Amino acid sequence: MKVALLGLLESGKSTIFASLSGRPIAPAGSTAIEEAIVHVPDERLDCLTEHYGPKKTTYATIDCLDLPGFNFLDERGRAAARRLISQIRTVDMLVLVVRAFEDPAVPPYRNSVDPARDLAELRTEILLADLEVVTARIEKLQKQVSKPTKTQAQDKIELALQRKLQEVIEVEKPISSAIQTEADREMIKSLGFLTLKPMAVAVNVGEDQLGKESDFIGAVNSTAQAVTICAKLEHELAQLDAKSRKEFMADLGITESAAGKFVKSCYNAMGLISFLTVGSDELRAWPIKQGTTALDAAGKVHSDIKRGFIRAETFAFDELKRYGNEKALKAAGRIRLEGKDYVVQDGDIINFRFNV
Ligand SMILES: Nc1nc2c(ncn2[C@@H]2O[C@H](COP(=O)(O)OP(=O)(O)O)[C@@H](O)[C@H]2O)c(=O)[nH]1
Ligand SMILES: [Mg+2]
Repeated sequence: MKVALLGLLESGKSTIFASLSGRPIAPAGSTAIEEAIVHVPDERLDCLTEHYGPKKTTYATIDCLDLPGFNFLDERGRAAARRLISQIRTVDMLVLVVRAFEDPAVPPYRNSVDPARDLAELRTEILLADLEVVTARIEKLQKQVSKPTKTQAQDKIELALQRKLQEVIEVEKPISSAIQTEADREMIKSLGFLTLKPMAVAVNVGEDQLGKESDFIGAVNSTAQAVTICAKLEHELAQLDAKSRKEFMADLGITESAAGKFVKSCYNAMGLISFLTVGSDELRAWPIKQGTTALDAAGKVHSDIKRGFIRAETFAFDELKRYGNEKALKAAGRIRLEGKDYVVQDGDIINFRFNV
């Protein structure tokens, strides 16, 4: 699953990206899209690593993209933004990064630091990008429906839906607000509407503003969840070894990095959960969509396990914690044998029984 960081010039995207990926910060003015695999923090894995002592612990990951900053101030910038937007239509989630930090060394967009204004501008541009797609699609369908083609009936249905979508965008609402059924969603999937994707806002604040709530988000876009992050501080944290990081965080009075929290919330917003497998070689979290069955979860681990699936021996992480160890769980009858239609839950620890 892919998350794209986007925002105006110098809002702190590359600094956030560097803290997540461990890569150096991309130079300002870079025109390339950077991509990195980012691991999803999971305190359950930390705890299980201590409990089982596996040779290796593998966290769930998501793909993260760092986009060059948008500049809507001139025609050249607008053209570049349009090209970039066309390249992110296939991602699964958007994170809008807005600048709230004051720093005389970094000249602000439109000559003042104003996160609410910047967010509104980004949101408008995203809506406009979707409006363009809807309009083009309607024009095409209008021509198509007058001809007696094989797809005529379907085209008529889609045309009605696209008109509905056009109406919601024109009143500045996201496409997602007009999609009611899975069939609707399926029909427009290939168009890659941006306002159909889950969206979050990362407010990049100065060190002195940490912990303050940003109250402007609701006013601009009530559907996006917001995180407050100090990119500079996160980047400093990411440079430290585990021990120094813990000490530094204790000094700041925090137990979790904002970047980590942020990755977890993206993971949830994309509808992902994790099931866990435990072996002597590897302890591992596997990302699956909410609602995935035991059979499909088995297929994530290996196609042979899916093919020869017998049962999923399952217990919940929370129960392991409560009972202390697997033996006690077993004695209490808390280890279940689930069949292939069982809907896997977040934090299930599964041992697949299979036969090939
Ligand atoms: N003071 C301060 N400066 C920051 C912060 N985040 C980013 N910067 C600076 O702002 C500039 C732009 O950051 P960058 O991450 O490259 O922004 P991008 O253009 O959105 O990728 C750089 O000089 C960063 O050092 C922050 O939280 N506080
Ligand atoms: Mg950048």
